[in-house]
Amino acid sequence: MNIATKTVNVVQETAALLEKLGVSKDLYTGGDMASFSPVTGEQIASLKTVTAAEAAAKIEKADAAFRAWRLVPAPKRGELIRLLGEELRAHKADLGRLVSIEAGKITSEGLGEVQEMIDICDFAVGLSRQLYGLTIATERPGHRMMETWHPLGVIGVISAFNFPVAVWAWNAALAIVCGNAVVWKPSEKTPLTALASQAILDRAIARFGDAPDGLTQVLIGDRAIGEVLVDHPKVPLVSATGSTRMGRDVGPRLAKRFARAILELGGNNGGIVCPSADLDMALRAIAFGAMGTAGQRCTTLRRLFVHESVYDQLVPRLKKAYSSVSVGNPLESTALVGPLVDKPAFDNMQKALSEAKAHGGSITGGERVDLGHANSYYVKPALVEMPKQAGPVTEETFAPILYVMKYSDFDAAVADHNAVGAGLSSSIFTLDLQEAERFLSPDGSDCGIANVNIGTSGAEIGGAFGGEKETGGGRESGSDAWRAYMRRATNTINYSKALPLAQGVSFDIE
Ligand code: UN1
Repeated sequence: MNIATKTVNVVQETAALLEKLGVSKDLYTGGDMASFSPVTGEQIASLKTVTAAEAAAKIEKADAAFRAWRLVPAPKRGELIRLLGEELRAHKADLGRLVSIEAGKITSEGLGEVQEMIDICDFAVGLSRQLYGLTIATERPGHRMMETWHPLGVIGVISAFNFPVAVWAWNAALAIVCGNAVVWKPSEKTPLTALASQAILDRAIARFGDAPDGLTQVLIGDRAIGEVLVDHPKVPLVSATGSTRMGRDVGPRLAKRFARAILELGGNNGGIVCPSADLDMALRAIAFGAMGTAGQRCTTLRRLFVHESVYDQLVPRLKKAYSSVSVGNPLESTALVGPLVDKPAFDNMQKALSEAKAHGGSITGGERVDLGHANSYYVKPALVEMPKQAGPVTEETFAPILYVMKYSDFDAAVADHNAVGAGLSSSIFTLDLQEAERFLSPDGSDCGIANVNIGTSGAEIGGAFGGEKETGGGRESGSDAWRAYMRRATNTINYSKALPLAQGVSFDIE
């Protein structure tokens, strides 16, 4: 079922939302960077970009702010994030709508993204009273050894179009309670939601009262501006979300100057459906994981291994779900699948599908859906039955393509599951305890996220988020991911009247 458009004027609505959200008009009119809505393909703004020199000046300013902010007690820093959470609650509908306009997400996912921001704020407020280090037993009498965690500096955030605001919030909320400043280079595809998020944070900062000027900044610009952030000596950590190709550039540049990286790169997430699986549950989880957000999550389910004993029960039902899923304008309908972000995304999808066909794939869906806008790219999600894992199946294509393969041996399925470059998210569907535990064990899934009886996408903020191998190894969001935003000092304190040396070394001077 395709849901046709009605009459929302995306250009006017964008301007109205930006005004309501408190974004100054001169930031997004009359500038040199055009921004488009994937919903209709129309241009919705012309943003002013920063020059490399201006970007560097903003980083310097953020560094000056950091030097003051690091001395503010952490629970007080948490108060700023508590206020941010309040402002986000108050502006959830408007910001969620702007996410839908700029990234093409369906309404519940646009709102869900803002909810994810609110959730990480709540988490960070609690964290602001729990930044702790260990006390460690020392080998010397009359000594104490401990670790102290200190703020790090200016944290650079490079974010992707598909989670244009939540991933910034994961980083910013933690970085700020940890005593850092934040400079954000958003995707060129989604700069407006970045300006809106910054405006919301500015309100929280105004209510907070005495945060240092320049504590958080947004850099609107292209790749060269991102490079200023990556190469700047006053940025000790860059958290970058995007393709593995981007990470291969950013990672070594940071390593060269001994800066830290949190890399959240490509995912080629797999699921295994075992003989005992609850197929009703698996079907729903697979449908959301593979078709949700039009296949444009890092965590999207892209590869499915189905046991031969349940293949003929599950796959026809899945194909039916694929044929009947509603594709449509996310602003005007209750469609479950919105547009791809742009034409290159559509072209990449078609290329992957023709390669899959050349490797023996049999395709359901995948064709373009015409909603009457020449420059918007809606597609039917594609399910591709593959004889084996080959060709495009081993690479991430950022589009709704699910490759389905039959398996007979559990160990071989796990080996195939792990035999790709990326290592972000994974799932197993089984009611067999041994299979579930094996999937989570050291020789099971090699991903940063491994789930049982839920899909690969839609993680909560409470757990550390990120993955292994070509996904980049970074962890953001919950658990102890905060430690990456701080520097650790080991302190040994001698409260005795002697000076024993460690390891029994003697060095007695007269
Ligand atoms: C991403 O796609 O970069 O787990 C982040 C999820 C979301 C975050 C995705 N909570 O799908």
